[in-house]
Amino acid sequence: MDSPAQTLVKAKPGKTKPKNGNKNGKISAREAYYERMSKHDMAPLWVVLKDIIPDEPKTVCAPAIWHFKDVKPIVMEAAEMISAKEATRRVLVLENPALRGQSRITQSLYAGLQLIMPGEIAPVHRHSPSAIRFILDGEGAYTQVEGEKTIMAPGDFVLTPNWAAHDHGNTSKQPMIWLDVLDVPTINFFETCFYKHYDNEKQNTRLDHEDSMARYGSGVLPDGMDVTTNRSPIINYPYARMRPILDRLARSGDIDPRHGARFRYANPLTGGWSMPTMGAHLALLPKNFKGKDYRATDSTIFVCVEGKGATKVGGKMLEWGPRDVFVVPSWQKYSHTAAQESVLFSISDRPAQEALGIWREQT
Ligand code: GTQ
Repeated sequence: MDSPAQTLVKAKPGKTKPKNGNKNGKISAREAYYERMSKHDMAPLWVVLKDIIPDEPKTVCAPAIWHFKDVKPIVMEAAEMISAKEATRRVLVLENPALRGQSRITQSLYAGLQLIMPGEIAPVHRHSPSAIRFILDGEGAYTQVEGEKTIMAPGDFVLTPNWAAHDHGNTSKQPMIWLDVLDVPTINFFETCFYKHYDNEKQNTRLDHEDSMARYGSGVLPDGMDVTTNRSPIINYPYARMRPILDRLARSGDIDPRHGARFRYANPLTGGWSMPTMGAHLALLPKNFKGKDYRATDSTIFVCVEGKGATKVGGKMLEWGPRDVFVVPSWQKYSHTAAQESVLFSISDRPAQEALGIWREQT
C-alpha cells in the first residue's frame, strides 16, 4: 500500500491536500500534520520535490506548426472585423496548443501574426517588453522605432527594443503580414511590465531607412559611441543583405551538421545577442540536408523563409514550407531535413538563459 507521501508524490504542486482518512477512516499522523501546516500556508517539500526540481527539463510546451496557407485566410478575415487603429495592433496570437489561453507560444515568449492593410496606421506606443518582427508576406509597409523609419520586406528581421517608441504604417498597395515575437511572458513573470500610450498617431521621422545599419553595421562606429549596451542599435537586418551571407558560409563549407550554414544576428557594439531576452539565427540547409539530432534548453520558434523540409521533434514530424511557423520545445531532440535548399529563421530566449548561466545544449 502506498504511504500518504508516495500517493501525494503524484499530485501536482499546490494540490498536496491529503486524502481524508485511510481505509479505517482514520487520518494518518502525516496527513493530520499536512493539514496543520496547511492552515499556516505551508506545505511539505518532500511531496513535490521531484516535480519542482526534475532530473531534466520537463517542458509544458508542445511541438506545433502553423502552415501559412491555412492561417493566412483567417488572418485576412481580421481586416473585416476590426481596424488596426481600433485594435491598436491587429494580431492573431499563436498559442501553443498545450498552453491555450496563456497568450504564448513557449513558456517565455509570445508570438503573433500581425496584419496591416494599405493606408492603415498602428499608433505609436512603447512598452517594457521587447519585440521583433520577422516579415512573412507583402512588402512596403514601414515601422518607425525611436525615430528611424524602415521599409520592410519579406525575411527582414526588425527590432523594437524594450521601451522604444514604435508605430507601424502601410503606405503600400498590399496587405502585409509579419510574425511578432515578444518577451511578454518573461516580462510578466518578473512582474515588470509598463506600457505608455501617446496621443499622436505617429512619431516624427528623424532617420531614414537603413540609417542604423549604415551607421553601426558597416565596421565603423560613430565617434564616442557607448559600446556597452545590451541591445543592438540596428533596427532592420534586411533579408536582401543577410541572404548572401548564408551563400558565402555554405560555399566555403561552414556547415554545421545540426544547424546548417548559420549565422547569429549580433549586436555590432559588443558581439553579443541582438537583444538581452531574445536571440535569433538565420540558417541555410543545403539541398538534401540531413541534420544530426540536437537539443538545447531554449524552446525555439522557427520560420521557413525559403524551401521545403521537415523537422522531427519528440516523435512528431513537422513538415514545413515558405512562411510556416513552428516551435520546438525545450530539451526535446530534433533534427532538420531539407528536400530543397532551404532557409530557416529561428528565435528563442537563449540570451536570457545564458545571462543566468542556465543554458545547455546536447548533440
Ligand atoms: O507591434 O507593438 O503582437 O505592442 C503585441 C503587442 C505587437 C506591436 C504585438 C504589441 C505589438
